Amino acid sequence: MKIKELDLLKKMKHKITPTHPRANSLVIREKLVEGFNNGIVVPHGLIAHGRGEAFDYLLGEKTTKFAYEAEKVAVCLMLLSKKPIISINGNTAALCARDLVTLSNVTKSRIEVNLFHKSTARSSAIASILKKENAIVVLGLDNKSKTIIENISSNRKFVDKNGIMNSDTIFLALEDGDRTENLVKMGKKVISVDLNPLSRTAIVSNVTIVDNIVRVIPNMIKIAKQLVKKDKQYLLRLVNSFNNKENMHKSLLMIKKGI
Ligand code: PTJ
Repeated sequence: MKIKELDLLKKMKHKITPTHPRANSLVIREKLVEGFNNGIVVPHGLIAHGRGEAFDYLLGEKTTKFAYEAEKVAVCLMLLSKKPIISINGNTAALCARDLVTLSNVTKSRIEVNLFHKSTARSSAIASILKKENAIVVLGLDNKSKTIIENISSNRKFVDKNGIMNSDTIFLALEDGDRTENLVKMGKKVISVDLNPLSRTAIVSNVTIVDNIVRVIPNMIKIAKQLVKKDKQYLLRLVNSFNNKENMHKSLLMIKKGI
């Protein structure tokens, strides 16, 4: 456990020790509750986390070898892209703001705040924590560069014309299916993180990572630091030999085994 997480444990109302069998899971919940109290996470985000937790429980709360393979391919895709971008929502900001900024630096990806339950106050609060973690530019806040993705009814349709709209690869997590489907239709490569391999987002993405965001980002940072030294051909080989449907199917079998 990191120092920040140990501090969080100490602050918790119901005292638990780092050796508690559910300590990690309780810390994640606490981060989301803290995010909710700070206006970063919406109540719906707490419910969404509960769904994710159930799948994670069945996966043994570990990165499977199939998820790791998808994380590796996701890094390759980001390194090969001309304009990669990371889309950030309330839950992901509350759970791993620092790591998301690090990943954006290592993969030279931009960052955009994009919310389902959109509010200016929450976008600004999320941008502030990202900036506190040394993000230099955070897109998605400037109304002047706002544009719309057609055929999406939710507020996720509002994107930055210099960000998600003009990017070639989009990394997103805890996303709704409508926007994922539309981004893929627009010809963008979509990398998604979703513990539920049956979700529309998981099914339509080009690379689906069935793993918990709190493990995904640190893994991808480590992988990116190694792969950034490799040549384009090496990265391309990894991307071309990856079969997303097959990989997701294996994750689903792991979940079945968990039951
Ligand atoms: O901050 P906002 O306004 O953009 O809203 C964010 C939420 C999460 C509320 C919004 O995107 C939403 O409603 O998401 P969904 O449609 O419920 O999808 C969330 C998906 O993420 C579900 O399939 C969950 O299984 C999955 N999930 C939840 N927690 C995690 C997760 N996947 C990976 N890591 C997690 N920690």
